[in-house]
Amino acid sequence: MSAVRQEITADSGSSIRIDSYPASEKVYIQGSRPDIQVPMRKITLSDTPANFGAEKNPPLYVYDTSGVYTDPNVAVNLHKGLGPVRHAWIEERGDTELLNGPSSIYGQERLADPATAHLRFEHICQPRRAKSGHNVSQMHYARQGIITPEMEYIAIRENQNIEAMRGTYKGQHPGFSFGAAIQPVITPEFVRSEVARGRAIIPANINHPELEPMIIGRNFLVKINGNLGNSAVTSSIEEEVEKMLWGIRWGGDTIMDLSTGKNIHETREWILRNSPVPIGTVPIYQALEKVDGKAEELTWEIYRDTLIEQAEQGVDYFTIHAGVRLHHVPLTAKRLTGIVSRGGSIMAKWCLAHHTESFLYTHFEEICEIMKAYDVSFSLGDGLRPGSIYDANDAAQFGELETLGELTKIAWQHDVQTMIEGPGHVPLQMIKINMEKQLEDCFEAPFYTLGPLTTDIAPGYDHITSAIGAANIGWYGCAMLCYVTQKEHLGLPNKQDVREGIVTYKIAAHAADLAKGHPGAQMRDNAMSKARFEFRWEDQFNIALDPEKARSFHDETLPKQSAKVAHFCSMCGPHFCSMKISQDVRDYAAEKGLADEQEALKIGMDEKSKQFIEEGAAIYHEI
Ligand code: IRN
Ligand code: FE2
Repeated sequence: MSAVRQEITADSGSSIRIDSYPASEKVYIQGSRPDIQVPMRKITLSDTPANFGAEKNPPLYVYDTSGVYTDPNVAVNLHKGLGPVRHAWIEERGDTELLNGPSSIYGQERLADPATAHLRFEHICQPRRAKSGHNVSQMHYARQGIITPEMEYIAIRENQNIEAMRGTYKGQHPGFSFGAAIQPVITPEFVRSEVARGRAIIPANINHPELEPMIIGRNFLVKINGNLGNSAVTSSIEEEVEKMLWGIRWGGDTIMDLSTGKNIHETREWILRNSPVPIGTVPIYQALEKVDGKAEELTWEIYRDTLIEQAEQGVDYFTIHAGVRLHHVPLTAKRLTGIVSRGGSIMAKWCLAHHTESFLYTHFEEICEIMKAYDVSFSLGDGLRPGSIYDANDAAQFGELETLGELTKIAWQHDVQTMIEGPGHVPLQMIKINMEKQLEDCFEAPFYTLGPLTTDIAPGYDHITSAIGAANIGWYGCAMLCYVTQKEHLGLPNKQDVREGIVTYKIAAHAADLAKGHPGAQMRDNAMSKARFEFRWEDQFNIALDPEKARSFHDETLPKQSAKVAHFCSMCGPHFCSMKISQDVRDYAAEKGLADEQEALKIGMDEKSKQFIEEGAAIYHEI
């Protein structure tokens, strides 16, 4: 099944939809004003079969990153982009002005270039920036006590299971109590206070009005990022947009566009205009293109103009490797794997070539001025992250982390939202100290890590080596997990790798949410377990992170439709299913009037054992 379906119509250009998940429907919860419409995916569940009590199972509401692409009532034309849901919010704050033509870096020069005319976006959003003397960051509003519509939207979004189920999801089954958890704890005021103290960020450039607001912080759901665009040389703009859609379809909370090569500006424009999730970039990559890949020829001016160009387009967060200082570079000399960060190695090369402090460090306050004029968030890059288990937690890595803390303080003086990037390759026992040190050195600014990979020996499986680390660091408090695909260290990910990578990271993030006790997180697990216990196969597929895969695996051994209602699976067969046995035991207990389940269990097990001895051989032939 292809998830991204493209319908080309003769007159309206290409309209695009993403196939929704099975038994799912797009619904919206309205906030305090009609234009706050928070999306979620409603999964309809079937009734519990008669022999298990014939109860109605209320629908499940899950976080939805797929935008209006999964809303059957909206047709998105890729050439026109998404509706600007934030437009009114930005405009009514009254602190921005339109940038027309020449005043914009993108401006006239670029628009006049006939070489890219055919790639130009039909509807060029008028770029804005803060009016002189104004700061338009969410942190700035938060610190003045203002709850923006973005903050309210996020509060509803983070609570959605709870909000939607309030009043409907009572204890559904003996042993389960949903009732206690139904208490929205994430209030708009809580969102505001977390942003104000820098413990969470809302990446939301004023030039990305198409964005559905989300939050990154350790007191919220753990988020995941998917990277795309590594192969810009070979792929077209449409392909990049399709990859972005594919990433959000599977649950990517943010997407980083790491495109290099030709048409980089246009590619980014198409991605931004069609993306409901925040888009991050590493601007040094584009700046490097501008000097034909010669790191030593980079200048502050070229870099600054690149930042402004991208800020005007609407990029929501920038990876900036400003923590790579001249004196850190020698610390990497004895490493097993040197510097593995692309941005980090560019800056290290520049520092060595000029034998001076990096321009990212020396011009940091000017960068802050740009960030706050558009509300671009910092993702302070880990240019010196370890590239091997051997190099984990070394002096270079931790030296850089301390510098990132120092820069965080400066960013916060400007009310610029900031998160910190982290490793890399780290063995399990060294992960906790990474999180603790980051919280201390960077004053609880959100941490955003690449995995970390917990071993180096499994190329081909690095989505797994890294998801183990990601789940752990997420549990300790990491706010966003940057996915690693199974192609890491080997090649470029294709669509299937992206899907596997995203789902793998959804697992890590959700495992962390459960461990941290995020309100409502366990509802999906409980719903799945209940469906499993009651042999509601269709529901088990539908609740799954990857319903298609779950169904296809089930089909491999039991393809018949009848097996979708069967009270057993192919693992143990009809007579040895533990779930079936425990239900039998319960029935048995009720029937015999045995109050003590333990006693019933023993009697029931004895009977089952007798049955096994008598029928065992025959049963094996049944499957
Ligand atoms: C995330 C945490 N640490 C690094 N990352 C991501 O790695 C970063 O956000 C970017 O998407 C990617 C490449 O970064 P380098 O190699 O330029 O540091
Ligand atoms: Fe690596």
